[in-house]
Order: sequence, then C-alpha cells, then structure tokens
Amino acid sequence: MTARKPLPKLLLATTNAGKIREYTAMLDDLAVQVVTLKEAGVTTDVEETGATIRENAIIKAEAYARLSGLPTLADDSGLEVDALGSDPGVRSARYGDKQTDKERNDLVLEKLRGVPDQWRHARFRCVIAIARPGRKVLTSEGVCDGMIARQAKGSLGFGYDPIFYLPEMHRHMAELALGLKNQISHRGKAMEGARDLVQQILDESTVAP
Ligand code: ITT
Repeated sequence: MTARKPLPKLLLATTNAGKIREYTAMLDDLAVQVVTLKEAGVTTDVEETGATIRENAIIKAEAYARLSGLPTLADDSGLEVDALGSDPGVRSARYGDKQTDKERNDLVLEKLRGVPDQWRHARFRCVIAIARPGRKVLTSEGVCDGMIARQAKGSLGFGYDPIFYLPEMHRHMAELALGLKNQISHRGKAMEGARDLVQQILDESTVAP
C-alpha cells in the first residue's frame, strides 16, 4: 500500500472569523490544506501601515509568509461609501474608533441620515495577496457594488453586511447564505482571479525536490 502524499499547506492569514468561513468554503475544492494563523502558531499581529487596501494586503501576506515560512493568502478589504468620500475604506475595521460591527454600522447609518437614495451608492472592495517566502507577491482584486440601506437587516455574514443593500437582489448582504455571498461578493470576485495563482503555487510545492 502506498502512503498518500500530504496536501501542500496554504496559510490563511486572517484573524477575522467571517473571512475564515468564506475562504474555507471557497478553497474547499482545491487540493490544499488550509492552515489558520492559530494552527500555524503565529501570534504576531502585523501592523497595517499601508495607505490603501492593496498595500495592506501585500504587507500582511509578505509578513505572515516570512513568519510562517508557508505560502500565504492574506485579504484586506473594506467598505467605500461615495457620500463619505470613500470612507471608511482602508480604515473599515476601526472606523470612528468604534469597537464593534454594530457601532460601526450605526455610525455609517448616522452619517448618511437624510441622504437620498441616489447618493447612497457604496462598494465593498477586496484585495487578495498571495506571498511565498522570497518570491514576488501576487494580487487579485474584486469589488461589489450596492447601496447603504436606511436600516440594518439580516444576521448572516459579518462587518457591514447588515447595512449593505444589493438592489438587483432586493436583499441586504447579511441576508445571503454563505454560498450565495461568495458567488457575488468582492471576496468571491477577488478569489476568481486568485484561484489560478493558488493552483500555480500548489503545483510548484508538489513538484519533487
Ligand atoms: P484581518 O486583517 O486579520 O484579515 P480584519 O477584520 O482586521 O481582519 P481588514 O483589516 O481587511 O480585516 O478589515 C476589513 C473590515 O472591512 C472588516 O473588519 C469589516 O468591517 C469590513 N469588511 C470586509 N469585508 C467585508 C464583508 O465581506 N462584509 C462586511 N464587511 C466587510
């Protein structure tokens, strides 16, 4: 009997439980062992010092690849609201120094109070960066357009999903089941472009030494 070769590892470098759920589902059909930061024993918190979502994705991917020695996928993402000059943007996780998703959602709703529908356009943006120790980092970006609703609705997803309304679907993002969100979301779209990159890395790491 021949022993089965272990699958190559991919570090999923995020501490966000919502992102972990979404990537675990999206990477399910690839021949890869997804390893979380916790499982890899990486406890260092990498500072997000970039001026853009793309810069922060690259910073996280390169730093965690260095710390773990593993091929690494990192995600930086955020909500851009036109009427707020594209805020919260790169500061989405800490908007207004608020501690919880609910407080951040309430802050956005408050700032948009009285703003008519035609000026409530917003988009989610996600950049995936894939790094390998000592190699050039690769990126893939996805956006998802929608509107800021007048009130929160839905209990699925995470972050700003309850206040993000998708006019074509007549649903708030937080009303979409995981599989459906992954099909239409900024993260799902970024992952479409990243699949080949991940596959490429996996193929390289399974080549005999
Ligand atoms: P990691 O850096 O560890 O990945 P994080 O939550 O700090 O976790 P970001 O710096 O990328 O991640 O911040 C992204 C924030 O943008 C996130 O905390 C949410 O508030 C928001 N966000 C990103 N993707 C979202 C999504 O799919 N739905 C709702 N909100 C989202």
